[in-house]
Amino acid sequence: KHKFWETQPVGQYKDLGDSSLPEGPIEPASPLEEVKQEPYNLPSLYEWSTCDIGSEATCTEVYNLLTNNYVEDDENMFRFNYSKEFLRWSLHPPGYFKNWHIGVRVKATKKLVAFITGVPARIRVRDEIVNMAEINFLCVHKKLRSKRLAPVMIKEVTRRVHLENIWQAAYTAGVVLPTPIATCQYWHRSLNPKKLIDVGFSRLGARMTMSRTIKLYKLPELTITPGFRKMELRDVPAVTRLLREYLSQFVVAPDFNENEVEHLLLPTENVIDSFVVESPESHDITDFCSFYTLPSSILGNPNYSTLKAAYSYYNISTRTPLLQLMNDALIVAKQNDYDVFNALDVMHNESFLKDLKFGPGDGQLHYYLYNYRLRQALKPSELGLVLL
Ligand code: NHW
Ligand code: EN5
Repeated sequence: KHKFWETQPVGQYKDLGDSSLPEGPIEPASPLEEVKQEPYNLPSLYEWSTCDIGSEATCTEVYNLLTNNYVEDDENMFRFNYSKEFLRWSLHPPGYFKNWHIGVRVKATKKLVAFITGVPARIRVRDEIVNMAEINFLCVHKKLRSKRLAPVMIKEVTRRVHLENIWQAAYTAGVVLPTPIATCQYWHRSLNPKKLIDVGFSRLGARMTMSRTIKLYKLPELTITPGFRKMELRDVPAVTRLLREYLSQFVVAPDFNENEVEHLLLPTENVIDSFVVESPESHDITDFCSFYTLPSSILGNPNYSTLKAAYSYYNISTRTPLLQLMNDALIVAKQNDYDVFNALDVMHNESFLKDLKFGPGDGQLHYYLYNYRLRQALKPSELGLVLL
């Protein structure tokens, strides 16, 4: 059934629940000299092209490919529309490799027709910190689908990751592949219910009118928690400490240092928003919340072209109840004109989703590790990892 994935070092269905198999790498690291030195062969009309996302022209090409060909919902009503600033930010974390940003072009015209990326990350699995690649933005132009290009691209990114002496990867997908380490549910909190209903993102509930729906989702104009403010550069050490302590309780979570927190969590306009609670008495940073900006194109609607969505990222409460902290996150998202606030049921998110009027979406997100076996699938609440 999975001609490609059957050949890869990933958990296979036949091994599910076999508790005699050990946890950890499925195959050992090889000596670097044994890693294939030449790129994999593409069909003869195409060529590999390392993409310098720092170049405005290349970033525009990638942006256009993804805007027109990346992930859609199951009814093809919405398509992710990552911004150029977002692509630059997410592909340039500390220690990134340009060579892991891989394009495929038509030889004759140089048109970019496919893309896949990796970025390095240290991810802890139970008590082991593993150097990994986070794989994202796999995309093949709609006209070139089902020609088995994706397996070649996955093998090529794997080869380039191996050349850096890294042997594991983490990735998420909306589709089921061999074999998820966890399956998470998307939840959505309407901020602009009228627009969401108009564009078909949500529906008027049974026995609900538009005005009752608008009232149901109304939020205060201002945040409630004293000391709630935007994160600043000076907060990086405190936020790093909070985050490291918080993430230590999950089975799979990133191992962030201060450099990474600065890059990934310091607010960047229209990319990432982060807030801290600074105790008015002690001036300690006691709580933290963050969300990233990922609009979706609305396909074929005469009145609206984009849906502005916030995606819950990392949230930590030590003093402020998580419910109140996330309510403040909803308030700032509303102040900044987001239409919807999305979250997965990872970490402690279950504890606020229903109370804050999130509803389950029609999409799921499956988490995967490459060349690392877990004995059993995890509950979403055992995951401390959010990929972009
Ligand atoms: S998930 C988003 C993926 N992108 C999209 O959904 C965009 C729209 N779709 C497309 O562009 C986030 C195409 O449909 C794609 C497939 C390109 C998805 N992951 O070329 P063929 C990520 O970016 C398998 C993995 O004919 P296609 C994460 C499929 O099961 N595999 O299909 C990416 C089949 O294999 P099988 C996927 O439709 C993680 C084969 O591809 C997949 O023209 C990548 C068919 O290929 C997916 N999302 O192109 C893995 N979708 O065995 C990283 C389909 O079943 C692994 N397939 O026959 C780690 C690497 C690094 C290791 C380092 C040590
Ligand atoms: C790699 N980083 O299906 C990620 N989204 O629920 C790649 N549904 O937005 C993999 N179909 O339920 C991504 N509205 C996999 C996800 C792909 C995108 C996707 C889903 C997630 C989604 C919306 C719109 C559905 C439109 C028709 C949805 C219901 C909202 C409603 C609000 C009020 C309370 C109940 C829920």
